[in-house]
Amino acid sequence: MNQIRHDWTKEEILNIYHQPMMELLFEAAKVHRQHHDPNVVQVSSLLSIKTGGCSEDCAYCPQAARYHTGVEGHGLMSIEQVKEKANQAKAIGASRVCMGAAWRNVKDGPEFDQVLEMVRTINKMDMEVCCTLGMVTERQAERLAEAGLYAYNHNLDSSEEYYKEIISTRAFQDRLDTIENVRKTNITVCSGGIIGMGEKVEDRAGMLLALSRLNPHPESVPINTLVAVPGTPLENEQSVESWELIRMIATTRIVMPETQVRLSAGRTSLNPEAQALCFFAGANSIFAGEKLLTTPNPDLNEDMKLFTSLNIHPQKPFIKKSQPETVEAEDSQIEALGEKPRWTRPGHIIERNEKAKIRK
Ligand code: SAM
Ligand code: DTB
Ligand code: SF4
Repeated sequence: MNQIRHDWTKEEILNIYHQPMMELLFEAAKVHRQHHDPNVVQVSSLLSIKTGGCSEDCAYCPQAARYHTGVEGHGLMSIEQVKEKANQAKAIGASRVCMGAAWRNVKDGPEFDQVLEMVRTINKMDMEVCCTLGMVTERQAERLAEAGLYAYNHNLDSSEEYYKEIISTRAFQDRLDTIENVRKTNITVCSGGIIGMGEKVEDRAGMLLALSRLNPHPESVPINTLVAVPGTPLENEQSVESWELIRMIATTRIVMPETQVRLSAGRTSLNPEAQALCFFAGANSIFAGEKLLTTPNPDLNEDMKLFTSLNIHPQKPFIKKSQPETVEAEDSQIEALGEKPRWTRPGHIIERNEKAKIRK
C-alpha cells in the first residue's frame, strides 16, 4: 500500500506530471488498484437547485450575474421538484445527487431551511447527498450534517497564485476556511478544480499541493476541464488536449491514492477511448445525466454503452462511509444563529472580468 502523504513538494508533483506518459499511466494504475476496485465507477447526478444571478465574478462561470451568457436563471427549486429529479437519478443508477446553488455563501433563513429539507428528503431515499452552496460557517455545516448531508463540494479551483487571476470577489483562504468548517463535522469533503483556464502546469501542481496538504485528503477530488461559455471572460480560452487531462488525473491519483477522483466537466469533448484512459489513470467517478449545472454532459445511453464495453459497474451508495442519520427539523438540536456572514472581499480587480461586464 502506498503511504498517504501530506508533505508532497511542488517539485515532486511536477516530476510525476511530466513523466513519460507510459510510466505515468503505469504508476497511476498501480496505485489505483491498491486502493480501489478498477472496475467500479461512482455515478453522481448534478442538480442545479438555484440557477444564475450569482454576485461573484468567477471568470469561468456562466452563472455570474455580471456576464452575459444567456443562462436562464431560476429561484430555489421546490422540495417536490428535487424529489422527482432524485428519483430520476436513482433510476439511471446514480448513487449520489449533488445539488448546486449559484450562491456566494449560505445565509440562514427560509431558503437554507428548504435546502436542509431537500437533504433530508434525498438521504431518506438512500442516496448519498452532496451540496455545493458556496461558503458556509461552522454552524451551517453542522446543520447540514444533522440533516444527513454526506458530502460538501467546495473547489479550490486552481493554485493560490492563479486564483487571484480568475476571481476577485473572494480569496483562496475563504475556500480553505469553508473546507475547514465542513471538516469539523461528519460530512465528507469534495474539493478539486478546473484545468484549461490559461493556468500553467505549475498552477495545476500548486492546486494538487494545496489539496494534498488537507489532512485528511478530500474524500473526492473533481477534475473539471473548462467549459468555455460565450459571454464569460474565459470564452476564448483554448481547449486543453485530452493528454493533459489524463496527466492531471493520473497525478491526482498518485498524490491522493485513496480519494475518489471525479472526471467532471468537459467529458463532452472526450471520445470513449480518452475516457477509458482517464479511468485507467485513476478516475473513478463521473457526473451522469444530460446536463451538468447549466452546460451539456454526454448522452446517458453513450455512458451506459461505455460502461458495458469496459465492464465497469456503478458504485453502490455508502460503500466508503456509512449513511448519515437524518434529524428531522422539529427535533433539531442546533439553533440557527441567523447568520448572514459577509466573508472577505479582496480589493483587487481583474481587468478581463471588468471587460466581460460590458454587454456586446
Ligand atoms: N456557487 C458555489 C461555489 O462557487 O462554490 C457552487 C456552484 S459552482 C458552479 C461549483 C463549481 O463548478 C466551481 O467551483 C467550478 O469548479 C465549477 N464550474 C463552474 N463553471 C464551470 C465551467 N464553465 N467549466 C468547468 N467547471 C466549472
Ligand atoms: C464540480 O467540480 N463540477 C460540477 C460540480 N462540482 C458542482 C459543476 C460543473 C459545472 C460546469 C458548468 C455548468 O454546467 O454550469
Ligand atoms: Fe457564483 Fe459559484 Fe459561479 Fe462563482 S462558481 S459565479 S460563486 S455560482
